[in-house]
Amino acid sequence: MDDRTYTADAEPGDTVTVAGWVHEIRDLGGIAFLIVRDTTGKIQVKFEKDEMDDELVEKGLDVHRESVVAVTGDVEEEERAPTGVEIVPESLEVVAEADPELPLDPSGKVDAELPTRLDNRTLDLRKPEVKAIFEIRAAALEAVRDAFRDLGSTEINTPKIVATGTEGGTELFPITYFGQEAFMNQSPQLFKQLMVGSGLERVFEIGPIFRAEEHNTPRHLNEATSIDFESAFYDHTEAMDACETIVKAAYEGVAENCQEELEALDLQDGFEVPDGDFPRLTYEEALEKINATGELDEVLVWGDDLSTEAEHVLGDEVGEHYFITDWPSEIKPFYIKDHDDDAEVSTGFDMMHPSMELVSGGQREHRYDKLVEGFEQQGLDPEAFEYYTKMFKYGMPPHAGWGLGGERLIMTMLGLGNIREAVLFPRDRQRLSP
Ligand code: ATP
Ligand code: AMO
Repeated sequence: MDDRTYTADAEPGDTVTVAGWVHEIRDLGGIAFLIVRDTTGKIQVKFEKDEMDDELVEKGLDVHRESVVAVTGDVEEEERAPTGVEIVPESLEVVAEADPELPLDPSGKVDAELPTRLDNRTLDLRKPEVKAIFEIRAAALEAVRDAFRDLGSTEINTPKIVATGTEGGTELFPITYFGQEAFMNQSPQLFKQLMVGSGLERVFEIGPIFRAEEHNTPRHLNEATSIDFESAFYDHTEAMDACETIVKAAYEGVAENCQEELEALDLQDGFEVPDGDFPRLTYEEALEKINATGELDEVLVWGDDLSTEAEHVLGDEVGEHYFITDWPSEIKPFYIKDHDDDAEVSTGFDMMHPSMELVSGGQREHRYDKLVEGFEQQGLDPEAFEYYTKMFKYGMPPHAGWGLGGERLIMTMLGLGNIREAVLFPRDRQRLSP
């Protein structure tokens, strides 16, 4: 059905039909040019007014920018044309006329603010540097999937409408489910854990998570993409190894397959695949490092969570991806296992980019009695989680895993200033459509 020629494939000597958007119209008097853009690039269409049918010239030059046209003609070599070739048209069809008043300029000559861009995402994505982000996102996720498969894990999909939250009650979006209270899921946490006791044993999921975040920040979304991993018979160190493998694979996939996109973002020279092992600092060492800088107003003590500012101070000190391990048990969720020799210290870890947290994970509490105790300690009703806890009575192996924020991965990889740039249609406090 699609028998047009992509602009990148138009060779001199061919007769082609290219279809795409009118990027630019340049009328120089006796000669005029239409620049037609498609997904592969742009091509110049030449109108020599004295030598061509008046009707064709008129049609070609009256069309508004960003209209969709189909142009049929001969491809000729022309060194003054931007790509070295041009089309001498025999016919032109205006397939879909664009309104002359565009809400944003896809040629990029006029800058637009992020809200205008997000309100008009379709037009915004006609810009190569915006489209590049999503090509890179797709390539990164493809590499992540391949790497998960190489680790012997199975892709799963778990419910997004659930009866209970796991990551803190205030961040839940309540919904009505046939008259019953329900929520949008904050994390596949409990479901992925249930899989390690099933025949699947090692699983991953790439899917949406929903969080009624209080904050309106450049790095929080209310709907994000979580890259989750869970494996039977792994401890927290093995889970960290897997995490490192997956993050490096994402960078490698982009370096190998997205040179053109990196160029569109002007990142071709600075793009580095992280090499070597990510340093692993204990929480205690992290506190010492932060306190030693004297850059915070307060001195951090055992039990404090790391503020955004503290994360930045530490990130500047370390200067690369790193793990923070051995967090205080009291500030990690109920499903994280404590160290056997010291119940104050958990096996929970975070993986950090110098600018922000990317991953949380840990070894899980797989012993039924301890798990139920943990619920009670966190003020949660174990009965509400019975669908989960009861499976721990029927043979649940030791296991570990983690969750990686997909948008944060792309944001930090490409140095984007706002996480919304890594989502096609972001959901935040102000934005429910498009
Ligand atoms: P006019 O006499 O009305 O200026 P013309 O038909 O004589 O127009 P030219 O003088 O040849 O056209 O070209 C006008 C401008 O367009 C020049 O700057 C020329 O370099 C440029 N130009 C001409 N042909 C091409 C082409 N095929 N691709 C790119 N630029 C071109
Ligand atoms: P956590 O709540 O730390 O852990 O989430 C894991 C990672 O998901 C990303 N993330 C977000 N990204 C954008 N906007 C948000 N609102 C948002 N919330 C979270 C972050 C974060 O590091 N169940 C555990 C994971 C586990 O232990 O396996 C969990 O959800 O990059």
